[in-house]
Amino acid sequence: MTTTLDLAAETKAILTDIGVSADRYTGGTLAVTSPVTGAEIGRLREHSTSEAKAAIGNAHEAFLAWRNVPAPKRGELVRLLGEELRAGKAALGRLVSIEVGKITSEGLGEVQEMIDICDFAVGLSRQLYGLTIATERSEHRMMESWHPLGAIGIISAFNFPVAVWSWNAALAIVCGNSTIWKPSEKTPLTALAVQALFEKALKRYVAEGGEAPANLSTLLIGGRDLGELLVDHPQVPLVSATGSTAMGRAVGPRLAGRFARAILELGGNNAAIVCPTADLDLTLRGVAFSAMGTAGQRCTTLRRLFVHDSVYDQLVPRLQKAYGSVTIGNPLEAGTLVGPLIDGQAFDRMQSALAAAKAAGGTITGGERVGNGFGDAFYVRPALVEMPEQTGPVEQETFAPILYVMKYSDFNQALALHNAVPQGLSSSIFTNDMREAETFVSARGSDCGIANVNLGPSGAEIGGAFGGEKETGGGRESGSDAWKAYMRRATNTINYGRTLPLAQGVKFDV
Ligand code: UN1
Repeated sequence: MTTTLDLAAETKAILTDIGVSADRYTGGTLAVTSPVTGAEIGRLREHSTSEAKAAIGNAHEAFLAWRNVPAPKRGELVRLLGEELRAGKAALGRLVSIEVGKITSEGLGEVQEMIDICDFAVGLSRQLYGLTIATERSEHRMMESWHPLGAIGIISAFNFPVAVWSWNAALAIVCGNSTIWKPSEKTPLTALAVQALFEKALKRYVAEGGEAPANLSTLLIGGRDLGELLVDHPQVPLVSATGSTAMGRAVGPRLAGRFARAILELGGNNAAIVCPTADLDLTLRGVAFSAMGTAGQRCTTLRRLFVHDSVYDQLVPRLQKAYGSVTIGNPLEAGTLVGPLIDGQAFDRMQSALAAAKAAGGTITGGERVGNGFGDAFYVRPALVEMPEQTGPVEQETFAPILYVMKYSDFNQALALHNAVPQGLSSSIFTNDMREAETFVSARGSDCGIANVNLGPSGAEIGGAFGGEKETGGGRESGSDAWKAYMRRATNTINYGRTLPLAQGVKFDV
């Protein structure tokens, strides 16, 4: 079967509609293919090292001006960005689906996440609070101020090609910084679209009388060398990088070496524990979405499932049935739940993990390639693997829809196994036992940055701080007080008296 789906033409129509000129994505050296069909949909010109260096210098200049604009006015720019995203939601969501292979509701959901963080950042622009602190010296006042930091580097991954930029950029911009974005080489087209929407918002902001420097938001198209440039450049005080633990291991020490800040969002190997009192209907849906959704390509995807032996035989056959019947195919078609893997490499890695799981005694349901007429695309049936114990591939993150299922009999033992992997991003427990639920979210419970009760580990909202512990990298982005990472804190003490009392009672009379 062949198909007539012309995604190159549709990509062009969307980009034109959003305002990206065709010379930005034709005739270059960086080829982009859609995982939906495997067909090429664009060719971008890559930035040279010297162009990128100049761009970083310009972004630094932009920061020097932008930091003087009052934060609520900076918020107005982000409010307009939110409006552009609302107007462009359908087009950008569709482009996310074409470039990444997300099903329609997830492509749109990703843009909604951008809109949500813009709203959050607008509110934040009037709430960049510091404290007033009691001082031991009379006629003194001590307070803390939060100041803009500089040109912020953002390195994003293919799986959330635009939302991750917005979590960082919306906050960074209201905090008075400029941003330089190096998107994944696999997903630069959605980045071009976002940059165009940002420029539209900027134009409206300036038309309203707002002041903004040039180069407030810069997009760098290219490979790893451009990411390295951001990591090593003295005028980039913070790099927020999303990707594999291997990438983080390379980036983290280099940033530390020059005392720059890092927000690292690296691998996840997220688990859920299903307890004897769990609502199994709800558990089934929670597990199915978190494990199979986005074709297993979220860093919060559910990868390990510990099921109590009293409910194992009720839950696991139902899960196997869901794995057997889930609709896999063209993510642009209504009714599809599982789209393609990003590329052939992802497919190969999935197959090696499954082979290793089998060798370690695993029993596999699914996992095979599913043909659907697109020869160069990689569709797979999600795999459910019953494992005798947590060994081999179960301890690693394979960025594919593989769920390892293990039986347990003792809650504390399940909790210990839950925490016995190097990663620490997201986690869940399904239970109606208050003691188990509270223990899971307590200090001796899940060791992850995100711990949920009676819902799966994926699908976090922007209001919470997003990130994880251990090899996940320790960074926090998005909601709560994550904004503080994008600013520098100054402690100010002011003497409004006529004497000079010294702290700690020190005497120094000259
Ligand atoms: C990621 O996979 O990079 O919680 C982030 C979620 C999303 C973010 C995932 N809001 O699944």
